[in-house]
Amino acid sequence: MRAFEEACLEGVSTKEIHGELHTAIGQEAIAVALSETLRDDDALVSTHRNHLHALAKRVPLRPLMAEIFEKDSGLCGGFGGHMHIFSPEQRFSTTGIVGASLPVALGHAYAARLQGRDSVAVAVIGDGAVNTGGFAETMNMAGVLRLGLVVLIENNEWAISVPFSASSATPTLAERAAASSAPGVRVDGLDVDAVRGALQDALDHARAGQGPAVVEAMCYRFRGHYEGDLDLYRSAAEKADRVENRDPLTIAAAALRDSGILSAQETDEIRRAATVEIADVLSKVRADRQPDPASARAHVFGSGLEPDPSPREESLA
Ligand SMILES: Cc1ncc(C[n+]2csc(CCOP(=O)(O)OP(=O)(O)O)c2C)c(N)n1
Repeated sequence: MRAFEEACLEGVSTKEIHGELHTAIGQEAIAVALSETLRDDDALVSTHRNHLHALAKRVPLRPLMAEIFEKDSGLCGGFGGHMHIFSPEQRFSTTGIVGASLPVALGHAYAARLQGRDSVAVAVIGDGAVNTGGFAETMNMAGVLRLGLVVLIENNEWAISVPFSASSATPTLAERAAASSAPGVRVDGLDVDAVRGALQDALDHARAGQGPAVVEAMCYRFRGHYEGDLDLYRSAAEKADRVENRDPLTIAAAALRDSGILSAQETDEIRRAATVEIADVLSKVRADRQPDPASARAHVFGSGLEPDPSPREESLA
């Protein structure tokens, strides 16, 4: 996951990627826990900060990276870009509208109910999104109908430049679940085991028809809100401290080493192998084409519904 996002950063500096790129470097432990607990038939609906969730849901690497790099081999033919990742086979989608992953996941959960499936829908949201009306509406409907919905809040302490402490009336976000008679827990989002345990409990609860559950995972984004963000609202000392002392990759490597599962040398080797694998994907993606400009209006209207050319286009003609 780290190697994948570092490869994406290359595309920003080379201007292969346009627009805002949001990475989740520093938040990997949460996505790892998702990858270990979600079933293939569960739905995952993510946000503008979505790459790691796509990887957790096993969206294939190459078309995922190709979409981010705006290539015609991408999941959406390069039309969507990094904020619009759709992979119906993996039941994975994203939205750049803050809070909008909630009602979409609710729809997945309702569909599962209507179809008699026990699959669960997970909506990932940031701490800022909890303050949208969609959170209360979604949680209430899921609570009333006891739908299989899990809301996973990645609380990275900031919504762009607004600190969590200045935007939440409650000390935690997990406690807001109680308003929908749902369980809510806050966990250390840098600890894979802690997130995995909390997520598994939430998924079991939702899958058993007991209604929605909320998991609030505390974390910190290492980079600015988007690439290009001057990030002056956080002190250099705060950032340096988190990167130095609270990196989930370092924490996981230490835990594996202390429990005798992997030596430091073995974790280094895994990281090196991941970097090589991702570099190979990136070089293949770079060789792919961008969408043909003549296709700019493709997929905008349904087949047979092409409107007449606008007066402006006629006058241009
Ligand atoms: C409805 C809506 N309002 C505002 C924005 C602009 N915007 C993009 S990301 C963001 C902050 C989101 O913060 P949070 O939910 O905490 O997620 P994070 O970026 O920290 O992962 C805002 C306000 C938007 N995309 N959608």
